[in-house]
Amino acid sequence: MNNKNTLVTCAFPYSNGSIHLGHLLEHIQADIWVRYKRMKGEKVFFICADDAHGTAIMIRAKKENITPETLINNTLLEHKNDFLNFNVVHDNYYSTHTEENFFFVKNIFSILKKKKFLKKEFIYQYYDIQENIFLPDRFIKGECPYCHAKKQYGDNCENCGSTYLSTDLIQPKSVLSNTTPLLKQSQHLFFDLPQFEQFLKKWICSGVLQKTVFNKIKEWFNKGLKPWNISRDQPYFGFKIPDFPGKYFYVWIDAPIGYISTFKNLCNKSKNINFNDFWKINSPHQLFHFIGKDIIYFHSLFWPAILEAAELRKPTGIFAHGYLTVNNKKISKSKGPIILAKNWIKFLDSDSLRYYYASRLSSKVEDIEMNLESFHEKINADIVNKVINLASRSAKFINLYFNGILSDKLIDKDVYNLFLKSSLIIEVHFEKRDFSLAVKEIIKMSGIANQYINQKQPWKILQNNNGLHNSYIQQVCSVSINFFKIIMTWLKPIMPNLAQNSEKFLNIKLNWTNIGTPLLNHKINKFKKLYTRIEKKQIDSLLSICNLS
Ligand code: NOT
Ligand code: ZN
Repeated sequence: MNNKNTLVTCAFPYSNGSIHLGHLLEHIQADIWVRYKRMKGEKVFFICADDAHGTAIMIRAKKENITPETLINNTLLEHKNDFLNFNVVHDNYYSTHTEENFFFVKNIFSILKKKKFLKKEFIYQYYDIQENIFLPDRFIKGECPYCHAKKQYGDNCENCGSTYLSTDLIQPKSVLSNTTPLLKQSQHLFFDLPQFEQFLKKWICSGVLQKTVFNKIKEWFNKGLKPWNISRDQPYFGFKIPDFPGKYFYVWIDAPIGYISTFKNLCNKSKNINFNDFWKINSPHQLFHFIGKDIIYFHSLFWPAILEAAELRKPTGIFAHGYLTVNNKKISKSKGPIILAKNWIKFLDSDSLRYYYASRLSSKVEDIEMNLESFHEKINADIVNKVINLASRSAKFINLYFNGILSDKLIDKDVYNLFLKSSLIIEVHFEKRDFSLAVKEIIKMSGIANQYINQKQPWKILQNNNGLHNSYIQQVCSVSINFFKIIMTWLKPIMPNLAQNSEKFLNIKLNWTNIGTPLLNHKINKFKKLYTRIEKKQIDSLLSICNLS
């Protein structure tokens, strides 16, 4: 491995549900960044896995009358396929239910134990006496103790946003049997987070967090850190805790450790990556986690503390994004996804979603509302009317009168230089994950390119010359094709399918390093349709299959 490599991760989707537009927001965000960095010549590994453990997965399998193993294996295939359909290409997409993961979980557990970062305590938790199971917060519903909204989960209220303990709920009911759960005592294993307060206080100041996340964490510090329960009672689907009969590791301890084991599995498959070099303290490499804002606590407090305890490297950056709503409906884990990846792809293409997300994503933790009406208008206005139009109108002349050959010199260098300047701005936006600003600049430049050809009016020259095709037409159209080439290079991390079609048409490989080198005396191919305009009826069909129309 050369000096500084980068590992990028996305949060692991649970094995009990399908990939939906909410997951895709995060994975597309990360994938665009990875593609951009690779185009710039950086070595980047991009990994993810299914989060295969927990009560919810066990119960779902039981309902379907299959084993949890069958459920997680089937789901893994489905998830992998869904991501590939959107050109989200992970170097390794693995699972947390693997030998490698159990190995690292046991290993880290024994270090925590040896260093006395664990303690056992008896606690009371809700128990469903009909189903004989301790209930996780998400399997208890009741009245919010603050705003009195009914049917709220045991951890937080979706109506007023408060967080509380499940024992604070008024009239709690088990989601499994609808009976009133009883409080039952059981012994649990706690990770002593307060011992890491000094370390964490310093670590969060090292520039790894976004500003709003940093402020949120400071609030959590003010409330005081508490020991974290990392065990669960049987029945549970997960890894058994050594020497603690009837107890399993909580899914949230083996999920982040899954980042390590998934990378290890990648190293096993590709011999030239040095695993230890990557995870050791003071590693020269970088580690970035893309996550949703709901799991900031785990990634910014528990996870670095566990890594510190185990004497492993810490993340270089944690990039949280906001929630997604589609036509003002929230895509939430609890209420179930609204638009599934596999439904989208039945009626619409993947580049359009990737482009739309890019046009809305920033480096901040902002929620995104996706209005499907404005979505389809935006794609047609930006991509079809501006970007593709630029290529189609110029290619026509070059193909028809100049045998597909671009001119051997570049005129109007001043406008061309504007593009090169713009490229530097766009690079900064991509690097900082300010994709919406990058897209804004790209579309602004597409407007300038179209204006250019409108002013030069090559078709008029053609008429005036009575069919005599002078080299001026070739020169103007060549400039315009060169603008298109630059624009498509910028768009390549965002729209890989369109970029591939454009590469065939332009007869080159689009690369960031050759942005400044114009295509001169170069043969382009015949212009074939590069992208299909989106019709409103495609959106209508999607909405009706998702019961949203
Ligand atoms: N499955 C979890 C979720 O909230 C995310 C796990 C994140 C991955 O959907 N690992 N870690 N940490
Ligand atoms: Zn409430």
